[in-house]
Amino acid sequence: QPIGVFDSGIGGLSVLQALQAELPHERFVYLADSGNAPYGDARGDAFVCARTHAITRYLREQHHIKALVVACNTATAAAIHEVRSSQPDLPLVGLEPALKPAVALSQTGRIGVIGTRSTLSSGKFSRLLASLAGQAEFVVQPCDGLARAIEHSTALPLATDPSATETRALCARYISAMGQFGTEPGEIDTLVLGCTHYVFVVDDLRALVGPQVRLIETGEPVARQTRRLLHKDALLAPEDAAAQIPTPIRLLTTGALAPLQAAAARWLQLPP
Ligand code: DGN
Repeated sequence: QPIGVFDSGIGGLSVLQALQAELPHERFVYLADSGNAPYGDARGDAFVCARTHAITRYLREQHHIKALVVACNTATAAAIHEVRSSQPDLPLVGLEPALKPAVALSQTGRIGVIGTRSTLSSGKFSRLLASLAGQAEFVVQPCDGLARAIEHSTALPLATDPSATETRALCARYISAMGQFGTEPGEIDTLVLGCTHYVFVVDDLRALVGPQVRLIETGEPVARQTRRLLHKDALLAPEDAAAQIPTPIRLLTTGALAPLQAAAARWLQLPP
């Protein structure tokens, strides 16, 4: 049985990349809800929640997934509790901005967090911030339009892609709005990527914040957590299963398939 992975679009491919590295013997079904993307700027929580429910049911009924990774901070914040209570028998992994690891790593105690507006204004995120009150200072920056711009740009070769310019301009605008980055007292020395799409512009972000600032993603910890969960429920594929897997990754989308395939070819290890 495969593991289901879903996002509003291509962002979750960054999590799938980490899952593939951590769990090379598993099969995956990736669903990009591109026909309804982006989730985080204008779509309300009720919409995102309904989509998350519908996709979960579809992946269970039609693809018989044994576990689901919600590879989207926005959908996790809006819907994970409801999905967990309506499907209690489905092993479920969600994502949240990795603030705790950032607190452990930051030396200046000033941490930047970027994400979609709905993730960063969610009750779930406020509770996470409150749980870390006094341990660090957080500079929280919603990045309206950035996930959408990345959604349009990463499928194409960057050199020929006009939306890459838009993506860079948005990164520059939001990073400069956050203040000074660096390792001196009072500077932001750690930046948390609170949206799975942003991993695809990590080079642009790195160029803007400088080489000493730590960028924190969620893919690897989520992949390790998925392994632990599967292990606990005795659902891990046997280690020799890879040899029998003709298609380790199946790509599905509610939008156009070609851009998803192009993004996957660019970001994942796919068989020739
Ligand atoms: N990739 C999603 C996230 O991690 O929040 C959201 C992208 C979007 O649809 N705006």
